[in-house]
Amino acid sequence: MPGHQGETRRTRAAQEWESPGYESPLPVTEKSNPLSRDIDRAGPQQIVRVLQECDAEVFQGDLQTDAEYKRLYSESVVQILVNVAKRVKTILKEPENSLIVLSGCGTSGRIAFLLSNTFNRILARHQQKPVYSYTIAGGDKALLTSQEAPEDSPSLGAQVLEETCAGKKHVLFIGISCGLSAPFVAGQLDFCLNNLDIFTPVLIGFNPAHMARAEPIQGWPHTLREVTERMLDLQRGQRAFVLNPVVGPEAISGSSRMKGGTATKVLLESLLLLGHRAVHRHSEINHQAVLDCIRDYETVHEMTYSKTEELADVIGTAGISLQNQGHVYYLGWKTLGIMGIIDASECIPTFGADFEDIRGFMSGGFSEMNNKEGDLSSLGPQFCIDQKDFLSTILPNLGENDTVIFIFTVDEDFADVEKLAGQVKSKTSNLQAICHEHGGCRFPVNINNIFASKILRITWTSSAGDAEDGFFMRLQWELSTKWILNAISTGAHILKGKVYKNYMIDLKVTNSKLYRRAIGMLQRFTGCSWMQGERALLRALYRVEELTEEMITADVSRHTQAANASDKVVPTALVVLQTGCSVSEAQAHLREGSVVRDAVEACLTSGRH
Ligand code: F1P
Repeated sequence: MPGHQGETRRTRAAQEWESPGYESPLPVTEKSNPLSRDIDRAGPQQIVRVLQECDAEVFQGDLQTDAEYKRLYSESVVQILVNVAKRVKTILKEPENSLIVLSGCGTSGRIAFLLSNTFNRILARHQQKPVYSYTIAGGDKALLTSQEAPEDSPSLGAQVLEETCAGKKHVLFIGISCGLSAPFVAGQLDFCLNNLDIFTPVLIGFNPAHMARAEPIQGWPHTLREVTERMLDLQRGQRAFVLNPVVGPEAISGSSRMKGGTATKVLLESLLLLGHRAVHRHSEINHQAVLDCIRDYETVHEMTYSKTEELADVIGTAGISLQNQGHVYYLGWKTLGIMGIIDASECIPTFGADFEDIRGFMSGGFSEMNNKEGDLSSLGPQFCIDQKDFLSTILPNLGENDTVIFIFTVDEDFADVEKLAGQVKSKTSNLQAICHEHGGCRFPVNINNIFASKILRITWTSSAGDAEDGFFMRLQWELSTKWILNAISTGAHILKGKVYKNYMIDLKVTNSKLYRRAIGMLQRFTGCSWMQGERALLRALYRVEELTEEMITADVSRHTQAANASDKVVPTALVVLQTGCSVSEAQAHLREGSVVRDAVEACLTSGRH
């Protein structure tokens, strides 16, 4: 009865993290999840089980009717989804001079990009002009690489939005910040609030409003909490909307790419799909339609995690590759290729990974990406995402330590997949397939020979509907793939020892949110004060034993810029704080122990005696 046991564990965990004193005053999105406390010591099977349970929390209903936190299925959340979907419908019916802008930072911006393209494609099928646009902090470079610094600028956000919407008369703006924390999005929402004759702003995030970020933003008179409160006031008259169900703490504390990204995709797709169906099929936008849509996504969760064994196998293989200084490559087709590129790009800030560790490539490269700024490959190897780049730069040196994961669906030209697999096979036997087929259309039987049965194949029930159903199926495949890839990259980094308990101890402190998160972690593990933690972090970041006055008084933005060039900053600061050793000794200690988690753990345990 693993299902029941899982439910009991989830209920117990929720009772724990929902209690008012639990890791107060951290917002839900920054708390650590009781379900994943020991994930750093788990094997692949156990990692999958823990992730499955944490992800199931996204769909958790209200535990009690008067529960403090609103959930995805809560009445008030569903009502807002209905209201926003109706706004989508209005814009689709009068698209002239109208725009729907999706925006965010990091993962949130990447999802904004993905969905804006998909829904424009749906419109094209109906011979309608594009209505969607996206903005992402840091521009298109941030689709493929971590550009965390622009996230801190409200004025940049406002400026980019103004440029995107020039000349438009009606704009539905949907700003995503999973932690209700990004100043870039705050600036955009504020711009909308100052121009309500044109804009209807919507904020998506996964904390209650009173947990929205309240610390002052450099060079700006407002905070995100204040903006959220202004929007809540306007919500009564339906002039602004705040969609902020709680989905529980992340499996890896603060890693909003996981559940945050998932819930963003579910919420946005649900409300956009309903808007589209209302126009193209004349279906009603009501509570039941929203609930049905979310339930479909819940089924995707069940289908995906029914492949526990296969998923654990891939995690194990990918983990061995990373442990042996090998690499993991995702080779994907169409939007599943983009899912691979997104997942790979997130490993750098999350786990302090090198960009070579996990990389994504897609068939067609930039011509398939369809991003605003076009081909970015001239910016450097990190921007070379075409499968052709894989063939020319990676394949010649591919070896047995590397794992290559093919991500495709039954809609692809299978001969293409087969040809590429043949080329890879001549270099490594670590080939894996992640593939989606449906009742009406199955893969040829030789798929088993090609991938030596290392296949994670999901067979979906197809609804014999119209083109929109085809799109909906692809959206489900994308979500399923997101869960699978998040599990692979997280699991492989856990096996490599990049996670301590359920914290990303080797994160890059490249913006103010991550900077504060890092100091919070130092406090938690060593019991030091905020100031002691900050000083140790800065010493590790600038690699100095003594901080200069200039370093102490500089803005956080200067520190976060410097963080790009530094390595193992948080682990170094931890060792310094715990043992009282010098920065160079701490660095030497970490170099000796190749596994960051073990080095940190040994130091923390010895400090306690
Ligand atoms: C945005 C974000 C994350 C990224 C990292 C830094 O977060 O860029 O996507 O993984 O944690 O922040 P949010 O504004 O959606 O909370």
